[in-house]
Amino acid sequence: SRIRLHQILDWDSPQQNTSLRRELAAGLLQQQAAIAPKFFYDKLGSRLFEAITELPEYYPTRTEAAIFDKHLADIRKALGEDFTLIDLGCGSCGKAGRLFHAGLLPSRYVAVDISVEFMRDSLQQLKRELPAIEMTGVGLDFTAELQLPDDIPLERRTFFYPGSSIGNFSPPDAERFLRGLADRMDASGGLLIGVDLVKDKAVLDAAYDDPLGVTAAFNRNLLRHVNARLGADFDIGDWRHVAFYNIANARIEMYLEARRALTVSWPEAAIRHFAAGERIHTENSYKYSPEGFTALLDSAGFGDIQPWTDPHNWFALFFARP
Ligand code: AVI
Repeated sequence: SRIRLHQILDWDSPQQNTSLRRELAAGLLQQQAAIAPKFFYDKLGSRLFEAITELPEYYPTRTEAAIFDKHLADIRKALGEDFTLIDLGCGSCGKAGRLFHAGLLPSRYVAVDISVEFMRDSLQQLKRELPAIEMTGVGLDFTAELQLPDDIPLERRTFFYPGSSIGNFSPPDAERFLRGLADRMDASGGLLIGVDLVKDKAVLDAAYDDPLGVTAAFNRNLLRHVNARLGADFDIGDWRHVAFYNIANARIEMYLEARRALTVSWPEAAIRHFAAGERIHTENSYKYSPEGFTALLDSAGFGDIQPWTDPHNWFALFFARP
């Protein structure tokens, strides 16, 4: 019982390496410096994210799991039988694993993640637990382009996008991304997606700035990853984690803030000065209303939209068909 592995994202390919490095450098040189959130996920970053999901303050993972537990029978009915589950940003494959152990079984499981090694190790473990399910791993930056291998059948594809990762896109990019999913399935396909909902600012602020400092470590680890990939000389100790809920824009904004005036450089003779207090934008995490997200699914080409939520209305799970 073995998994199949497709490594589409490959930092060792000169062409991809150049374009990823260019993307990093261009973001750092913008007036408002920015690094895309996909660069959080090196191996340690994936582990730190797993630790975040266990924090008492980080309610999304727990709340989504409770929705799954409570509505499992309805979700099973919506998904039907004999489908291919395509897990976008599978991470530890923990969410899919929970579903499988609860008896919601696909005929084939496709785990997609940018963190290739972490995904491979997680998928191998899951395969040992559930050898009857055919499993394929795809190492891919699906935010750039969702290039699925040819051997994944088009019929009965269910895209699984839990955890409100859709919130890490701006709403227009989210709509484009969802339309791309609709384009990659036929009428027998579906989308099972988890979305974090607008709520009290204090709850949101605490979820993204926990007192233990795990989210701060996750954010600052980004600079370790950039040092390794770009050959930059960020000194992690110079950077402070900043995260807060912006009510007007319904999003968490996350930054790294320079504690003092400093200079960062990397090969290709590039150099960037930061003033004390200047920030690098690292992530937005948009929060939706159930109506707002239903409208987004609708404009992206989905119908038959079924929502489930928790008693506090903190998180929602949707199943939709193209
Ligand atoms: C992966 N993504 C949905 C997380 C979020 O909540 O936006 C990433 C994260 N950033 C800080 N904490 C968690």
